[in-house]
Amino acid sequence: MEMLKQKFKAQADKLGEEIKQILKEHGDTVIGEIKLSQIYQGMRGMIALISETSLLDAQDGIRFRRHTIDELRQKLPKAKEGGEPLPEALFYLMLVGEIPTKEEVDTLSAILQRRSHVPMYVYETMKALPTETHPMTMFVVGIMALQAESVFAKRYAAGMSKKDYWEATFEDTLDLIARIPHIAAYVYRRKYKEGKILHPDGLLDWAGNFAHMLGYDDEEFKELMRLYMVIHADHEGGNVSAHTTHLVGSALSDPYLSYAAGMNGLAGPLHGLANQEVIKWIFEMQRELKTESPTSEQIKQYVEKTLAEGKVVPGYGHAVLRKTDPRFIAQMEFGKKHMPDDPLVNTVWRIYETVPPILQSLGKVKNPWPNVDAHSGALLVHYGLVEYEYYTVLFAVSRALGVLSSLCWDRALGMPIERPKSVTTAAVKRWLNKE
Ligand code: FAM
Repeated sequence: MEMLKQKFKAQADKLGEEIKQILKEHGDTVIGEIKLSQIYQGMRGMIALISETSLLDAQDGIRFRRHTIDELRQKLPKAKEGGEPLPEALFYLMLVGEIPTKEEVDTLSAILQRRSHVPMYVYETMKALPTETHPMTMFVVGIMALQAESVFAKRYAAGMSKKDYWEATFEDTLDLIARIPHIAAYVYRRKYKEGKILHPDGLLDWAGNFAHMLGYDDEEFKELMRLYMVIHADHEGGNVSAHTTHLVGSALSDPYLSYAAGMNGLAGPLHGLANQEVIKWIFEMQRELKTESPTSEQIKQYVEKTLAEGKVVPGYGHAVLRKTDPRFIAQMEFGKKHMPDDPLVNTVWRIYETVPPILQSLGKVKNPWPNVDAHSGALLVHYGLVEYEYYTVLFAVSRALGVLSSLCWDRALGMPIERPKSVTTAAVKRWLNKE
């Protein structure tokens, strides 16, 4: 642990110096223009943030420290030969920019196990909520209750020096990543399994143990969790969950507060909640059409009905991507390997053949292709995890790896409070001499 911390600090100091030099020499360099339309339309394409952990390309998809999803599946250490990569290894990569050895990942897994204790009062706080509460609300309430444990908040109150912010953030990050699966598993067991809690298996890796605590000990499901936790971890800095975590952190709110804020954004249906919406939409289609395997023509009609009702087709489209999401492809490959004949998974593939031309024909959808959420639910249903309202919590557990490693970088690089300028439409009219 001390080694990883020192490695991170050394990397951060080096990059910090480079940034200082870049800004000294090129700080006034103009890198783009802002159109009026962009400030009214969600700031699409406006470069406004630095995020070191990953970079999204509209065509190639996400790259974590320059590695594609495909490369990660090949290069990162695995729990078993030929299997899926370990998410702890991706965290290591995002944090220090190097692919770890298997020994380094095993050490990290063991450290996370040791730091994973969640105090009883956190469970009691979640238990006080009615069981009908949405799992994302229960989850964030758990994280907020746990905030009392924040090293950053305690040290700040005791007068911490600016130069130590990074270290307190680092400590909170490791504690949070270690504890989050326990909180998430509790939400699942409390809401769906009559509160029957399963004890952790101290010999398992981070995602394997999470699967175990959820109640799924099938080896294949553990592999799915490892893949799931890798592909959902980060999607550069501008998406709602990453940007919110970064923004709230910039006020020096501690990592617990910042992560919880980000996850409230993930809980929106246009962002992370889309994964529950997809499977809900498919189940409704199956119910309405009275078939487990709708034909392409039936799917086409159902999509047209969805659009006519003024709704979006969940799991399709993206603010940045302009091709099929490689995270969708990775899940499709997993499906082809482990469950090629599953009817629901086959339906997802048939939807993939049917939806893009329909969305394209609308003439306004910038990306008619599927994103990560179009596939994930069907794989989970295959192993019996059918409670789709829970799916965004899985996304949130994974997202912790990206947004919290980014937060470590924010504090280590001394990023200031974020405060862009806003204007009124009256001011815009004045610029345009319309008033
Ligand atoms: N179905 C129907 N219409 C869609 C659509 C879809 N899947 N995707 C975009 N559009 C519409 C959009 O509503 C907008 O219509 P109006 O002009 O009438 O308001 C128009 O096409 C232009 O939108 P865009 O520029 O192509 O997309 P945005 O960048 O504004 O929004 C998304 C991006 C992801 C919010 C949008 O594609 C969407 O709502 N998709 C469905 C929900 C979804 O799957 N979200 C998950 C995204 C994801 F990867 C994640 O965060 N996990």
